[in-house]
Amino acid sequence: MELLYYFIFCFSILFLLPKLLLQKKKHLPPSPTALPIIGHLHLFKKSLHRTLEALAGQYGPILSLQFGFRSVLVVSSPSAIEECFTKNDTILANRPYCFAGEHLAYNYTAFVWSPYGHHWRILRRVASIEIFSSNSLQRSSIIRNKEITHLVRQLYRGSDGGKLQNVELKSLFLQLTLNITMGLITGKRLFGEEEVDVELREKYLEILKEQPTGQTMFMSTLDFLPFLRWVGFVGEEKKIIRFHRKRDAFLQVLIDDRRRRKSDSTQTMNGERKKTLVDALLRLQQAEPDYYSDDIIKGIILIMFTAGTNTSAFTLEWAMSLLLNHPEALQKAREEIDNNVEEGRLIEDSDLAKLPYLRCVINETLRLFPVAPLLLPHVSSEECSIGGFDVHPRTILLVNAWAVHRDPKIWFEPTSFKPERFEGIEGEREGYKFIPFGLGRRVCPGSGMGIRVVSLALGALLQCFEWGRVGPEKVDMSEDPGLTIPKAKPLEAMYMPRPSMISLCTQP
Ligand code: HEM
Ligand SMILES: *[C@@H]1O[C@H](CO)[C@@H](O)[C@H](O)[C@H]1NC(C)=O
Ligand SMILES: *[C@@H]1O[C@H](CO)[C@@H](O)[C@H](O)[C@H]1NC(C)=O
Ligand SMILES: *[C@@H]1O[C@H](CO)[C@@H](O)[C@H](O)[C@H]1NC(C)=O
Ligand SMILES: *[C@@H]1O[C@H](CO)[C@@H](O)[C@H](O)[C@H]1NC(C)=O
Ligand SMILES: CC(=O)N[C@H]1CO[C@H](CO)[C@@H](O)[C@@H]1O
Repeated sequence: MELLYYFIFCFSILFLLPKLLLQKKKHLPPSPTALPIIGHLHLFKKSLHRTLEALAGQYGPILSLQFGFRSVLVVSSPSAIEECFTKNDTILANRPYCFAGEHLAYNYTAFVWSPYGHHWRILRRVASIEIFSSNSLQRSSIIRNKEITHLVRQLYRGSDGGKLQNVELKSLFLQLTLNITMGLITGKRLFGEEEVDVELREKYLEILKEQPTGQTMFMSTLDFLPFLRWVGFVGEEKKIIRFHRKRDAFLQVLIDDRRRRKSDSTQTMNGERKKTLVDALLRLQQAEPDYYSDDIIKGIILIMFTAGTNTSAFTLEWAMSLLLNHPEALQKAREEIDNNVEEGRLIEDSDLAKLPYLRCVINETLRLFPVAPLLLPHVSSEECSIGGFDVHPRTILLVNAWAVHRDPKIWFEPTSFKPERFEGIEGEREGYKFIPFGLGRRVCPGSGMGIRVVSLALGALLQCFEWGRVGPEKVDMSEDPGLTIPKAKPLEAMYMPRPSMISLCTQP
């Protein structure tokens, strides 16, 4: 018997050895020395996009790393990015399995986490039609305008006549984008149901306090070192499950509430207007109850909250900070608005096409501060090759947009704020050197909506108020580390109403 085992053992070695040797021969990208077991996980200690930018400078734009048990490929040059998202796009269109996907994203059915395939395609199409199509964007413009007007009036009420007044903008921007998202989902504000709205909002903010970080949601240590899940880190997992239960209950209330309303109010108030995102999704559910379960609907709503609020709010905060540090750009953007939007009316969606400089300011903001500096992790489903290097299946792909956006070989004076650099740049091979929304099949579907929110809010703030810095020193532009980069110090500014816009701010 033992002899038999021995024989099998030798036999398998004989077969495996050449395979192992061959695998070693694979042409892998350069890699810094890895520590035992954790590999390069220690890189997470500091700001990951900056660390990877420095490593790319040292080892070249294609880098392989080891995060615990998982291989990682980091690309930081337009040509490598082009290869990833053209010829190899399908292979790299997957998302890594991560325990957050299971616990926080309805077992990978919420489509940010969903693997590339049939289900992802369907949900992405549903979202495109119901949320991101130009028709839907048109319809939701009422909500954006209403919330931005609300913000402007709130600021006006807090102002001190002709004197400059201090205001903290970060939390206002977060409120604004949250209110817009809430409006899209439930439509409450629109229908004069303000009280219910406030209650739901409070509940959501309460839940958010326990929100895991972006890193936990996509690249948790538990994903890289799964044995920790059995050792003592399970507390972390329990916390996340508890958080999910709370959030799930909240999302369920949102759906049930609309469902009840739909059945007892017989579509009175001008039917068409009453369409909210939840209504649209419930209609899909009626048609195909098996596919569009409540979990699927909650997954879509959840994505609106997680992908759609902080991204826009942070971009708005960075844009305003940059303008405060560059008053001449602020002045230029405002003049453009004053010359193209009649006095006494707030900027609207249809004005945006006439405001190229405003768009340049926002592009330049997204270049310097792409809120997802490493995009979201992708993963390879098969063997492929990038830049002549071999990439194994199940390798996590990180795209360092931050590094590309600040590469002096690509951009002139890359760290300076120069919105003009985007003038007349259209049509060039922009595609691979300016990628704040990612690219390929997994490109951000919310870019149009995000740009609108940021442009309209920024435009309205410039239209209605004079702005200045709190002191003579420049606004501190350091960022907090993480997968989305918030400004480390919440933005404060001085403001006062512009006389020409007062009537607009005081209308009922
Ligand atoms: C300034 C604002 C925004 C920025 C900079 C941004 C950036 C990004 C980036 C970099 C990705 C990852 C792309 C990739 O995996 O390669 C992404 C994905 C995504 N974003 Fe955005 N985003 C913004 C606003 C929004 C908004 C407003 C929404 C929705 C309301 C949204 C919804 C999504 C969704 C659903 C995905 C996942 C797509 C998929 O996995 O198929 N984003 N975004
Ligand atoms: C997720 O789905 C897989 C198979 O589809 C199943 O084995 C697993 O238990 C599910 N996890 C949860 C948390 O429902
Ligand atoms: C957001 O909505 C809440 C509740 O309706 C309101 O109190 C708050 O002023 C709004 N914030 C902004 C910035 O519009
Ligand atoms: C959004 O950002 C705020 C402030 O940085 C944070 O407290 C909150 O948890 C974030 N929310 C989400 C959904 O990531
Ligand atoms: C801003 O960047 C986008 C790419 O995300 C590009 O299509 C657009 O033309 C740019 N706009 C301006 C005015 O530079
Ligand atoms: C598997 C596959 O399609 N790999 C392609 C990835 O892109 C490189 C470079 O463009 C091609 O050479 C590979 O064939």
